[in-house]
Amino acid sequence: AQKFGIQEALELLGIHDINDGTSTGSKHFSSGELIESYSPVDGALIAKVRTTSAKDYSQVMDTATAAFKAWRTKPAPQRGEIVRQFGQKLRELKEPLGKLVSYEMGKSYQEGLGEVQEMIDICDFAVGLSRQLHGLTMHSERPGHRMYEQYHPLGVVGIISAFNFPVAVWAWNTALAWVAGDVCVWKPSEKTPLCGIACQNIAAEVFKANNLPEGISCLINGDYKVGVFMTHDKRIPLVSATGSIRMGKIVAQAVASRLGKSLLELGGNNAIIVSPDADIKMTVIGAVFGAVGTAGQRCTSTRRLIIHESIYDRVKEAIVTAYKQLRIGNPLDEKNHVGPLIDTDAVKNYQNALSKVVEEGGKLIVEGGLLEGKGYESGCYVRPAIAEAKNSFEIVQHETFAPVLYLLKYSGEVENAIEIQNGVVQGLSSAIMTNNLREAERFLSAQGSDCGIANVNIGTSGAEIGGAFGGEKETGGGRESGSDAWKVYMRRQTNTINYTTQLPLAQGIKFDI
Ligand code: UN1
Repeated sequence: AQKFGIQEALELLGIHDINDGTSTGSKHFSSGELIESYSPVDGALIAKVRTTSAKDYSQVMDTATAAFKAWRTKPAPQRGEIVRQFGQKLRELKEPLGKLVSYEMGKSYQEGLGEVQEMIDICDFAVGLSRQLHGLTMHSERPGHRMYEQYHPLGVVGIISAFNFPVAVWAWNTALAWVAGDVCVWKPSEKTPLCGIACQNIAAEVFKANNLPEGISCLINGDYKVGVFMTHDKRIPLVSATGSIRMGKIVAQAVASRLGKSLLELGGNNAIIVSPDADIKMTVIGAVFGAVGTAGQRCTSTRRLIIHESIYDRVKEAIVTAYKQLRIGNPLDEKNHVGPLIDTDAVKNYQNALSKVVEEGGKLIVEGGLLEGKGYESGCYVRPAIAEAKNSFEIVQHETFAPVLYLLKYSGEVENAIEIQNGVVQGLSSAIMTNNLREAERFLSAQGSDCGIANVNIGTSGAEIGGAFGGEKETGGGRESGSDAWKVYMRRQTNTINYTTQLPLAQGIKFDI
């Protein structure tokens, strides 16, 4: 049972005076215009948030730069201890934060809690990592010389995140960046600014309790114009951006033009291959959660099912039957499976995709449509839809951030399915449902899936912390949240030390003076 309502959750997260735009989120140099955060759940105005002006931004950067000077000298395991405390605070506030995520973004309460759990998991991962930021030791070719490499903090890391994971994606970046000795400046999506403020409040409390400057974590608010401050700022060696391919290309070019580094986690067009050897029951669960979870607004959402012709009708029927059971409505009500889309623009994109697929010759087998009437007043609730389509359709090639699932048919061997699966510009997540070892291994081989994530007998979404997360091609190539992703947040230095009284040159070069 849920212990409290949304107002109490906001209070617990330190978000007060919600009707007074000037006081919400304006604690730290906020003097820009106001943005309004409406809940897609009930259409209510939750709060107004003041954005970051150019002058505010420069103050934020001064604060961050000063904080970095202190933070980088703290031993990494001690930085890990701060991240441990932050993870502990998240455990205590898991329910209110999960609730705010659900209310401001619209995902189900269970998924809101899951998102906070991802934050906790990355904190645990980062704490362990804080004692393992290893470099290698090499043998020098010169006598009496020692050579090794070490990783140093990079500086101020800029984080641009999307509305769909309004808290977890920040934590993936920030937890690793903090143990690496970096400080972070975060621009959350202007569609979910309160989630950003809640996270900032939690971090600020931990820093304050440890007599550390709050500048280790900085928050800036606003739309893309505020993001531009960071992409053009030479003081930011790394910009980590999550969002659309369009946005990623703009960020990458701006950052590259000043030879900065960018870490990109962009769109996906994720498919599940359903082989004749698939377990149909598991396929249905994986595909339906993948397609309608978070109302199809995950970058890992299942967008395409590539089904072998021999079982096509059976799988289609099973999925259509499952769609009939879906309950769409208030995501805070735990009997509902699917909540609203983020806003009415997203509804338009969804409607556009449905008419596009029909125009191109596809067939809607689960019609979809906008829901109206009691409980749907926000205008953001839509029915998940399914269309039979072809991979070559323009709309199928495009990532529509909504619950629209395309059924594609393949014949012959698994190679044919893999070709369809790889036949898109995106390369984030992929899966095969099969009990056939040869097919599974083929899918995972060098001739197999070209995605950053390739699963067997699991859907495309719901990756866990610990593995590197990200994708190839226009997904942007970045890796976050596990494995050796920490390295991008640090600078590597190679050190050679001579402990003799001679100065021999490398490559045996003679230079006598
Ligand atoms: C995203 O949609 O940007 O793998 C991230 C998943 C989640 C993260 C998705 N753990 O679906």
